[in-house]
Amino acid sequence: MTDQKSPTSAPAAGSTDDAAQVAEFEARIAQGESIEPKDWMPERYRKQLTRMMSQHAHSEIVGMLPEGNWITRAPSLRRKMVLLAKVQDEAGHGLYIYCGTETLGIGREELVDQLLTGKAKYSSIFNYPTLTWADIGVIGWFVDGAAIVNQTMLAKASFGPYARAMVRICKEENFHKKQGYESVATLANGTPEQRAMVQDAVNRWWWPSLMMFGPSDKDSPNSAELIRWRVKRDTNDTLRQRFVDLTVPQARAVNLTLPDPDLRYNEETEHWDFGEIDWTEFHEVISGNGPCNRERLAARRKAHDDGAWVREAAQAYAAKRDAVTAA
Ligand code: FAQ
Repeated sequence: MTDQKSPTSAPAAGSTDDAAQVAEFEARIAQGESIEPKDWMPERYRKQLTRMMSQHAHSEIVGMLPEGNWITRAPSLRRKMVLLAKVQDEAGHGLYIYCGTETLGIGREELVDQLLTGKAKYSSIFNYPTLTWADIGVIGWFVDGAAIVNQTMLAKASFGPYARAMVRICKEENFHKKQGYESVATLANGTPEQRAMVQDAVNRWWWPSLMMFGPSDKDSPNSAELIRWRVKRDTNDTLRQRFVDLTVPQARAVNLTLPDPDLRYNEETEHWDFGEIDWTEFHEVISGNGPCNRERLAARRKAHDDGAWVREAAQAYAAKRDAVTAA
């Protein structure tokens, strides 16, 4: 259930925000107005959005790594072209969301530094390995599918630059999901070896995909505030349930099973009930101890170091252009 608490005009504890300004800001939110970068906003709102948006941008960038790992090994030219385009789209999403985050008054360099030093989080899902080609289809189906559920909600976020970024990004994620599901369906209708390979990928990615939605509502410290300010419109559990309800029939349509003995349709609630998530695993992964955390950060650090000459060249070019303009 959505926890739509009515806005309160009291500034957060320790805040230096003016109560009248907070009240005016919250009235705008209550009326469904979009907050734009130059508008006044409580410092806490700015901080929450910076945290969430930068974590999202980092996720898109780190999220290129598991799939990028298979570009050279795609089984046909068509699959290779599709995968290349998808990974490139994710890079675009990252850059787009970094730009949106910068409108909150923080520089790209600082954001990237927070990722590379391990200070900022990125989605838990990208710390799992892609062991077979079937993983690529399942990522499109599950991971992009989960991202769509989450981001369709965020397309109505109260902060304009984030909401607008989500509208565009969701359109592309829909293609990603379709290509993933099509690849999964092809394998599921293929040889016994291909069927076994895709079932194994489904078994490994199902639970981590459910974890993408974050901790359960009772353990989600940020949800109430984000919902109050209409950054999030639904809770983590509501979105997770939506994803399960959408995905179960899709799995059945291609005769694949989901690895949960407790999965059953509840006639009363008209939702699919599912088993308990392993929250210990989730906390291990988000605190840096997942199967690939170290590898992922090492890859990003190397890419950053290898790209230093590009940044230097761009700066030199900009300085030259400024000098010409000034002259
Ligand atoms: N992984 O209080 P809550 C994609 C952290 S994009 C890591 O519930 P909140 C596209 C959370 O940050 C995927 N950390 O937090 C693609 C907080 O820690 P903090 C990324 C997680 O913000 C496809 C703490 O736990 N999408 O997949 C996770 O209300 C294929 C407490 O949690 C977004 O980022 C997690 N799964 O809700 C790309 C969407 N869950 O910061 C490439 C935007 C929670 O206080 C290939 N973000 N944490 O230290 C959101 O919607 C929200 O921030 C949530 C978390 C739902 C992720």
